[in-house]
Amino acid sequence: MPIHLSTSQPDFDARFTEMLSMKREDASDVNDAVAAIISQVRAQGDEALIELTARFDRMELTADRLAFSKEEMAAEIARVSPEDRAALTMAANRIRAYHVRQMPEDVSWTDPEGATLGWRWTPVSAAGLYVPGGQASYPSSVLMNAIPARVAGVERLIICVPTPGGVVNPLVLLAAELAGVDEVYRIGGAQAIAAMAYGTATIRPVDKITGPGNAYVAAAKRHVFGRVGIDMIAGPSEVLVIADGAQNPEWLALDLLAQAEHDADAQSILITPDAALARAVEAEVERLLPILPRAEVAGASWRDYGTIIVTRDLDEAAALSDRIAPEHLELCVDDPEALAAKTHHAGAIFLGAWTPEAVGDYVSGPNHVLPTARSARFSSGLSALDFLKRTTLARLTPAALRDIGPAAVRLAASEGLSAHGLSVSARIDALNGDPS
Ligand code: HSO
Ligand code: ZN
Repeated sequence: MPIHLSTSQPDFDARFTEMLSMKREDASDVNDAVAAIISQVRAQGDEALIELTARFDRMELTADRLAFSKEEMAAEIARVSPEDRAALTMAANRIRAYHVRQMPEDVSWTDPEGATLGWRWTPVSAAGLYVPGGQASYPSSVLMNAIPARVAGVERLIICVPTPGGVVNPLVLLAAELAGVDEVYRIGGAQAIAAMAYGTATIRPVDKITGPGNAYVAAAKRHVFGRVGIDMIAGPSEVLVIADGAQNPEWLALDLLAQAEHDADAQSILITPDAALARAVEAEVERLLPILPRAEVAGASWRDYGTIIVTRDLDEAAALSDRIAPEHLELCVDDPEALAAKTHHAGAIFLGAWTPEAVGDYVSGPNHVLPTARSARFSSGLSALDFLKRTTLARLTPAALRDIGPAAVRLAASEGLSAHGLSVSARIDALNGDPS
């Protein structure tokens, strides 16, 4: 049974807070194991990767087989059907077109004191993308991570993907090719993260690591953070659907199930002012669930975390949405723009009945790597900006230094940093013709 709430019930606030603070991930402590794997890779390089891949992925590798060769890539990619290739190509083109628009401009101006100031953007030199193996080896996620990096101008882009028993999803390799990835390595787990962060004889280190992974990969990313940059650590996925009474219950049920089928820990929430619609959607979920091949996963998610909230009106729904700060927010209402304007915290918003989240997972263009677990309160989805750095620029004329420098001298003295003060005052003295 999903959770049922109504904003007119007397204990609503307590129950809602309880729902919000529900723990959806068992925080398995894998830190010690991950620390050991990282030290092993740092000490033994390729040899450690070969040993760990044999142990965890049942794959005998040699250093020269860590990477897919051009021929191996081509042979795998040749297995992709023309229809799948066309769909993935369309997705790649739309994702690229969207992310190109994110590229920021360099900025420069001269202020009244004569200081020319500004900033410029430059890409990280090398980025590494982790792609999980098995069921969660999503070609769409390869595009969503690799394309923003390429758009940002990253020079070298690599992928690590575990290939347990030698098996790889050919669409993952096609996605890598479409996104312009330079090197693909058949390694996974914490060892792959360590290799990308510290480098081995075969794998040159990168500057930024992105991409989803299991608890070991997440812990390893946390571990190497600082040595390299990382993207966010993603938790289980969520969707919040806000609907008015005029919506199609079957469509809404499918939207909720699309999220639920990701993971037994995923969460699907429906908020509506229409109690009859709420009942109809729930009945549709029950009807559709058994038909799904992933009924077990989706059913577990819906049973444990599925939530239906009936509100007095849509304004109340918008206010609750802000408290949830959902990863995905679907606004299936008559005037979605007006409702969107009333919400402030969501990773991605899908406006109107014709924009299901699933279209955004693949082909609409915006990124599907989004802040989970209420982190949309303070962060954003992956973008080209995540692969760029901003460097500030300042150039002063002599007059500008004479004008603003004395305040720096004063502040340096107050901080007890005399060389700071002298480095400014020596120049001002020279301008003033002071020979000392
Ligand atoms: N909804 C997922 C992304 C995804 N869906 C990949 C299908 N494939 C997290 O935003
Ligand atoms: Zn999805």
